[in-house]
Amino acid sequence: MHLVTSYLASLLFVSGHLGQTALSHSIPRREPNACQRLAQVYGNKTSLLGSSQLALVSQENWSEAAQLTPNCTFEPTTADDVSGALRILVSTKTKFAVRSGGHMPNPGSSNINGGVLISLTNLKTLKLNSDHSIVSVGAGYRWGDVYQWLSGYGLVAAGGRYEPVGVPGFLLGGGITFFGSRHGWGANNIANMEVVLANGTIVNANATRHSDLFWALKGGSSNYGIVTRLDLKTLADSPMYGGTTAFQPDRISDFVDAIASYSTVGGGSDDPNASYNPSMQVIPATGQVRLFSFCGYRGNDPSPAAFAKFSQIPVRFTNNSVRSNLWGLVGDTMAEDYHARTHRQLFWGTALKATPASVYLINQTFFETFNAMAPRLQNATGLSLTTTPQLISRAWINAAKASGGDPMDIDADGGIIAHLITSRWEDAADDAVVYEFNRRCTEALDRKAKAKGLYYPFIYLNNAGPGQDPLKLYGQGKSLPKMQAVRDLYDPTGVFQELMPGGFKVGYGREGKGKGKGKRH
Ligand SMILES: Cc1cc2nc3c(=O)[nH]c(=O)nc-3n(C[C@H](O)[C@H](O)[C@H](O)COP(=O)(O)OP(=O)(O)OC[C@H]3O[C@@H](n4cnc5c(N)ncnc54)[C@H](O)[C@@H]3O)c2cc1C
Ligand SMILES: *[C@@H]1O[C@H](CO)[C@@H](O)[C@H](O)[C@H]1NC(C)=O
Ligand SMILES: *[C@@H]1O[C@H](CO)[C@@H](O)[C@H](O)[C@H]1NC(C)=O
Ligand SMILES: *[C@@H]1O[C@H](CO)[C@@H](O)[C@H](O)[C@H]1NC(C)=O
Ligand SMILES: *[C@@H]1O[C@H](CO)[C@@H](O)[C@H](O)[C@H]1NC(C)=O
Ligand SMILES: *[C@@H]1O[C@H](CO)[C@@H](O)[C@H](O)[C@H]1NC(C)=O
Ligand SMILES: *[C@@H]1O[C@H](CO)[C@@H](O)[C@H](O)[C@H]1NC(C)=O
Ligand SMILES: *[C@@H]1O[C@H](CO)[C@@H](O)[C@H](O)[C@H]1NC(C)=O
Ligand SMILES: *[C@@H]1O[C@H](CO)[C@@H](O)[C@H](O)[C@H]1NC(C)=O
Ligand SMILES: CC(=O)N[C@H]1CO[C@H](CO)[C@@H](O)[C@@H]1O
Repeated sequence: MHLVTSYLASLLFVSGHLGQTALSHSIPRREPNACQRLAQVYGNKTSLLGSSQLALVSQENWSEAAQLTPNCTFEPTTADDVSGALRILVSTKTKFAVRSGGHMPNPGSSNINGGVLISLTNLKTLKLNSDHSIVSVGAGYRWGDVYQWLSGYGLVAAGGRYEPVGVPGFLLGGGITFFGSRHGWGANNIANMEVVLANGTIVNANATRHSDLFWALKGGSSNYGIVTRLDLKTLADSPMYGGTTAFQPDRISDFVDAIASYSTVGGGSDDPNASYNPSMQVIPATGQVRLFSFCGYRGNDPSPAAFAKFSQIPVRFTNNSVRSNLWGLVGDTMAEDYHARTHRQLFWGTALKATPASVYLINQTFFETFNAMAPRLQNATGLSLTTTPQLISRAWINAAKASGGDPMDIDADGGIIAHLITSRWEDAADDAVVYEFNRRCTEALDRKAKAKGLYYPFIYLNNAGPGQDPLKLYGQGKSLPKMQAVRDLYDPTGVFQELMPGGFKVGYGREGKGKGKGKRH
């Protein structure tokens, strides 16, 4: 606080006292920069370089590789604050980043060196409408907070599977929930969003008002504005079976068979109450393989038929059980990993048609790529590489369409596998080899899948790595021009394309600024 005061004092000195002396003829009077202006107008909501608050805020990122050093941080408490700050940033042509939960691991996606970091943590609306059908959630919330609060009313929402993930980043990228096979993407359950547009205007986007913007935001991430509040449809709370399981590593073939079986229509993933997330992990330093899962099943069935093939595999550890509700499951099954912010982390995505052949191809390609690079990967300190075939089932796709649709617009009869590679490691010196593994594994997978007719053109934005271009593939290429047209309408000068360099960009269409489309993260 005293830093802000002294900064303001020096500012007054420059613009007031100095400005009136003879020196003003030799020293051109400089306009205050955006950080100074924000500090003038918003006091301690702005933290300047060197302050402990800035250090604290700028480090609040899940991946260590994404912790950068902005010139100042701005922590609005209202949508009006966001609007006013955005006007200052635009008028001073200042680069900025926007962050909610900070869980997107791509460096620069929600933090910035040198510019202004807008951290939305203090946007803390949390309220139900009169009939409890809609919960209004401020952009500062993480899923755990929302679930815990809603559980007091016997309600849940279609949100993240892990407690610390931010509500807006997750929903604006789509949102893989435990309830997908009944309710589609998390974004398909949004009733309304409050958005601060590029010119500072605050609007509601919903099915009847600014419906084009509403559509584009359900997967369009940070291209259209700063979302300050999300009104979500609530669902009735119910018991949830689920938990974490580690299988015997020598049973990898049984495990892969179980995933293959689960991936087919009728094999479990299409059950509207089921969500099973299997992962295979390799620790390059030791060659050790780990097989594990995190699952959820709505209801109080202690042995869901949808998971039967997995349940037959001998385990090393499991705490699957019927919990009182979603909060009981998500709040309980919280591995340290998902909270820790002291490791380097990376996601990389692609997609295949949901068939057993795709599952076998993933298993084969993941380990082949690892084996080919093993001598180099072995030296990377603390490295783990994980493959997770996430099932976006036929029922899920139908639920998404029935809700009014979204720009991802997946169209695959039997569903798809949104494949995720998660990497975690310690040293920046190993960034290059880890990135190379992700690229090579995904390229090989895409190439082989295309040859076998198993490829599906989709990258889940919330799992996309730096340089991947998820928006280009939405609707098999058909959504991007429409998304660009919506951007033309709501951000005609390209504020969120140019001044906000982080995140995935829709870019400009043929008629646009000619800056090239799909500028990547
Ligand atoms: C431990 C962990 C568990 C995860 N589990 C799941 C899961 O179960 N299902 C799933 O689908 N995904 C999951 N993810 C991925 C997650 O959805 C993405 O990382 C998501 O982007 C995180 O949102 P955030 O608000 O925390 O991130 P941030 O990094 O704050 O934001 C992500 C992007 O959205 C933009 N953005 C954020 N808030 C706003 C806003 N209010 N207005 C405009 N733009 C905004 C940011 O600028 C950034 O580009 C998980 C990630 C982690 C690390
Ligand atoms: C900023 O000032 C307000 C009002 O004086 C105070 O309540 C708040 O805690 C301060 N915030 C910070 C980050 O110092
Ligand atoms: C960040 O601070 C540096 C050094 O004070 C300054 O040169 C630069 O213009 C500032 N950038 C922004 C975007 O304010
Ligand atoms: C949609 O936006 C309009 C205009 O702000 C508002 O009156 C209406 O209540 C909104 N609808 C929903 C479902 O929130
Ligand atoms: C999966 O890959 C592992 C490691 O290469 C291999 O041992 C196993 O047989 C494969 N399983 C199946 C079912 O293809
Ligand atoms: C799914 O869960 C709901 C709510 O718990 C329950 O009413 C329904 O019977 C379940 N459906 C199936 C197929 O088990
Ligand atoms: C279940 O196991 C996971 C993984 O070890 C752990 O993080 C979680 O706390 C456990 N939950 C319960 C309720 O024991
Ligand atoms: C791995 O590290 C060892 C020991 O430091 C070194 O001898 C070896 O050359 C390294 N291998 C590779 C492929 O970098
Ligand atoms: C702000 O932008 C919106 C969308 O482009 C536009 O409809 C509105 O008129 C603009 N408002 C002002 C004050 O320019
Ligand atoms: C909030 C938080 O967890 N900050 C951490 C960010 O990462 C740095 C460096 O790894 C840690 O020192 C912080 O504690």
